[in-house]
Amino acid sequence: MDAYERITRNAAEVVTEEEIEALADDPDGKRAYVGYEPSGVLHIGHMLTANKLIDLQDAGFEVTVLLADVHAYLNDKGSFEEIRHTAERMRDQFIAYGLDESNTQFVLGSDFQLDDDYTLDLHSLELETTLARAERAMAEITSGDSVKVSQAVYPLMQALDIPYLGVDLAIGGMEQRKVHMLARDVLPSIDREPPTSLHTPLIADLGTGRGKMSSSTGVTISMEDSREDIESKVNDAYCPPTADPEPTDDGESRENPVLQVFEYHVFPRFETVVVERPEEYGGDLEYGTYDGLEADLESGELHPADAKGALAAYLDRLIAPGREQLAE
Ligand code: IYR
Repeated sequence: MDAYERITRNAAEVVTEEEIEALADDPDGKRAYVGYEPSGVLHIGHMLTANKLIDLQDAGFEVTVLLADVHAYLNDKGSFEEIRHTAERMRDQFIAYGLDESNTQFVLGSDFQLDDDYTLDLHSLELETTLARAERAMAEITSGDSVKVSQAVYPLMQALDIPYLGVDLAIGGMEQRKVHMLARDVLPSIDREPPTSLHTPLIADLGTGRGKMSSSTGVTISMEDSREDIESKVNDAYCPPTADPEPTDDGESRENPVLQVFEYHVFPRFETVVVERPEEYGGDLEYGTYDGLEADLESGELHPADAKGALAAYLDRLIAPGREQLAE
């Protein structure tokens, strides 16, 4: 796999392809970052962007993880003290998950976002951006019903983080794309480059295949889950024998979350995936690529129950190091 392929594999969107190509060809000194609001515990959503960071490290990037304490505060996630404490725990969990510690820089938002220059640049961006535009950028990130001033400041700070961290590439889930588009539009107004970004796909709710998997609603997998928790959640997961399930009766589209987790979490981290089966059911199946597994599920060669058994075992292998860390 060449650098461009590794950078872009499993991405839902890159902005823009030409800019990423130029980065792929750049031999050294390239830097990427992702920011996370510190939240209780690492979950499968964080792990999706973390997988991309691991790809980027393999493709020669230096990686920065921004533990966005000020952003979490602006998004009403608790007191500053609590958020800071959570940020420290998250750092350890990311390392346990597999980020290369010697090549990952962890930065707290409050380390630079409270400096005078940053604040003045932020005010310049406030002057350049309509409230409506900022609000639109936040539609998929905020939790509360009524819009607060903090929610207008939040995406402008996220935009400003990019030049302040000196990174070439911003990573995020698809829910971050409008913030990155806002950043492309407004940063030139304060003489900063429009940033390049890459967005990872959203995984559907494990239980229903609808919408977006999230820790606040529905079923997700986190670093706190025991092997039994994982087995029971995966066992109850929605898994029709197809990658393209029918929409619900009320017209809502559905995905196959079991396949999505195989595609975006398991295959990027394991060279081969073995589905164990007793001899009488045809014996073990071995896959080198996601496509082979999908094809077998579609053809009926692989039963959803066997796919789920293997998924739970691989997820457990991914999560075990972080779980052990949490227990310390
Ligand atoms: N908006 C992100 C958190 C975040 C991301 C970046 I990239 C930043 O520069 C700052 C904050 C979230 O929803 O978790």
